Amino acid sequence: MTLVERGSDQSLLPPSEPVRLVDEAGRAVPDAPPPRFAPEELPALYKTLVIGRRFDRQATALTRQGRLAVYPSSNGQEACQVGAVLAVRPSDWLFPTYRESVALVTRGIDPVEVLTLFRGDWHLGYDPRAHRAAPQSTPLATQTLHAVGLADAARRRGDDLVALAFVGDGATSEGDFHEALNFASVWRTPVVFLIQNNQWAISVPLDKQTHAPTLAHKGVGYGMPGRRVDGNDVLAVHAVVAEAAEHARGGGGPVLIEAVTYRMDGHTNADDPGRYRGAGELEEWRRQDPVERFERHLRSLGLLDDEGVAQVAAEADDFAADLRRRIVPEAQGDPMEMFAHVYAEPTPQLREQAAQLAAELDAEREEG
Ligand SMILES: Cc1ncc(C[n+]2csc(CCOP(=O)(O)OP(=O)(O)O)c2C)c(N)n1
Repeated sequence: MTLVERGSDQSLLPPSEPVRLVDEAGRAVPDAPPPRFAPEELPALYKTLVIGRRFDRQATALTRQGRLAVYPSSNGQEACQVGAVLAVRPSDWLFPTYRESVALVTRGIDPVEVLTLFRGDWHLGYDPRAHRAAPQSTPLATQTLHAVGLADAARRRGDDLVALAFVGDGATSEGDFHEALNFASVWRTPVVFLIQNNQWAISVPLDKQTHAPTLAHKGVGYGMPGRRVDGNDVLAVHAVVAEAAEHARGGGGPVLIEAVTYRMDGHTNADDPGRYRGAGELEEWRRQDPVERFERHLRSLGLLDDEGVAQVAAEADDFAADLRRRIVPEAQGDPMEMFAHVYAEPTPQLREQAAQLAAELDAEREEG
């Protein structure tokens, strides 16, 4: 499998139109690459998407009840996350950001463990080694370098794994992102970089973020092929990521993919997107909804009907109810512990903050 013609820079350039297999109405796009799923596998894919969305809605509801400290929603980005995770092997590593909770649930990690970080607990919740999923990264783009390091080490050991590094559109302006692309390309490291271009970096829109023709063009300067895909088309994301993973695994080097999508909710539950973006934009993207689009597609193929939709919805509700039942209402542990593992010798500022918190906790205890 070769995505790059040696000596040709043209083959690195992303085609201007994102790859799309299914249109907004749910119809198969003529002359598109074939899906990598057999028809009988498609209902299970639909269920994974619906469970991803139901999980996401549940997590958002938990923030409103004060049971999660914060949650960066994947609403609208489920096709990117589900399609990408299913396109790589369970033995491949994922390098997620705070945005990729649905990707981690798709990997099979217990949703309670996925949400531990967002409860304000000081530990991660899941075992990264057991699931081959790195911790969700909050410092932007740092995970791209971790992905390159891990994949390079694996390649040197003769392990044929691929690292799938998720990154946001805003984070492609970070130095770490560029260093990761450069090293990955020079070393021909098996990394697939997947940008979910959800159009916004908190309140900064894409046109204030970059003057690049597309985000996929950012690979070209590093000698890395760039691809664009409709991020609200789960079959397209799956096909493009699977092709890139094969290319990387086969020794062809890294690939940069831009999945064009939209963040339907605020940046997190603490954000009010109504302050910086218009309702018209949201409405336009609502018509592209990845879960509804795939549902229309399956209905048109005769693979799903009202009964099937209701059954999957009921299973997703059970999944959410189980999560609600098992998630511990209060973060446990001593708040003073947050100062314990920062420096061997705490700085004067940290000592001062620790003393202040200790006094506040004492006062709270005295008040009973
Ligand atoms: C190194 C670093 N700088 C700044 C921030 C603050 N910050 C958190 S999220 C964010 C926007 C990121 O946008 P994008 O990369 O598009 O990802 P999205 O949140 O849309 O998934 C910023 C600037 C950070 N977390 N890390």
